[in-house]
Amino acid sequence: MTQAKGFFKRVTWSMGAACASMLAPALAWAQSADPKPWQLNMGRGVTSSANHAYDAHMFALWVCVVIGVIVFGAMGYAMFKFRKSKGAVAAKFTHNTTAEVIWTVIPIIILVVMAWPATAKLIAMYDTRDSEMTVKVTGYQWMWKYEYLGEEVAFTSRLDRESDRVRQSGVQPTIAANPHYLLDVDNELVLPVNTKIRFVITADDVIHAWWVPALGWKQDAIPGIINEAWTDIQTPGIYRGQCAELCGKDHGFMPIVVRAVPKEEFRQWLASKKPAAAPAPPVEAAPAASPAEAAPVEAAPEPAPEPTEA
Ligand SMILES: [Cu+2]
Repeated sequence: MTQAKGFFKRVTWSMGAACASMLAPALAWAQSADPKPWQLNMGRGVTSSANHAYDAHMFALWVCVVIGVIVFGAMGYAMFKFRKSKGAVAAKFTHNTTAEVIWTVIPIIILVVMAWPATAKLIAMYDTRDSEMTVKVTGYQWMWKYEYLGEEVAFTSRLDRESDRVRQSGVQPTIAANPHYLLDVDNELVLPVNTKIRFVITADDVIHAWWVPALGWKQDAIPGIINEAWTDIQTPGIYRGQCAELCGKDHGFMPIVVRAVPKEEFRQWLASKKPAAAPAPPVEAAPAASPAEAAPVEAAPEPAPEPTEA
């Protein structure tokens, strides 16, 4: 008996210790914006839109949980308490106006209570007024182009060469060796934190969709149509996303990387990207070319033009 008691004590202790050791990482895990293996709930996000979506989602979830507990609890209780073996006899129901009014009015009240804040949040999500800067996003097969409107800064952003190399090598990528396989780009979209940034989103060939889960929204990029969205990133960091509309054979290979930085760092970065800040091309001494020297130069093939990058 004493042995059994000791065994249960040990089991309880080790289970408690295991729970405690899992709790701290689980909490940190729940708070970061990155998706996790076996993540069940939606991510928290780093913008007010993302927080609104998360709050609306959690509110709806808890309403469903409470309703589920009440309904399944009542069913279980009725099945157990009024079972046939205890002599229960099936009731004979007829029309009951009071019951019908109750089960119609209560769900309507619940729906209104849920729809009211959800609508307010949805309206706020589409209100691009008072934005401090605008970024134009254009989807291409298969890359993104970003233009900082009014700043003369524009560049394309495509899958990084390393992901492409691993993809074509036939080697199975692992999280340890390639933590951001297919999720890294050559040119990140750099944005300032705590700034209302408006996006105008379109496409040049087929329909794409610009989606960074941590920002809390996804917007279609449609040729000939300009969609709008906005964001205000609260935490500096790297936020990854992908094209979210099947757009052709390389749809899975046009990731998005947003690097959110403090305002001052963004100003410096933007200034460094402006055409005026770019170093002037080295001036070559123009030698007086003799006909003998000029001939081989003409025959030399032109180097392949660089892809359109800033
Ligand atoms: Cu796509």
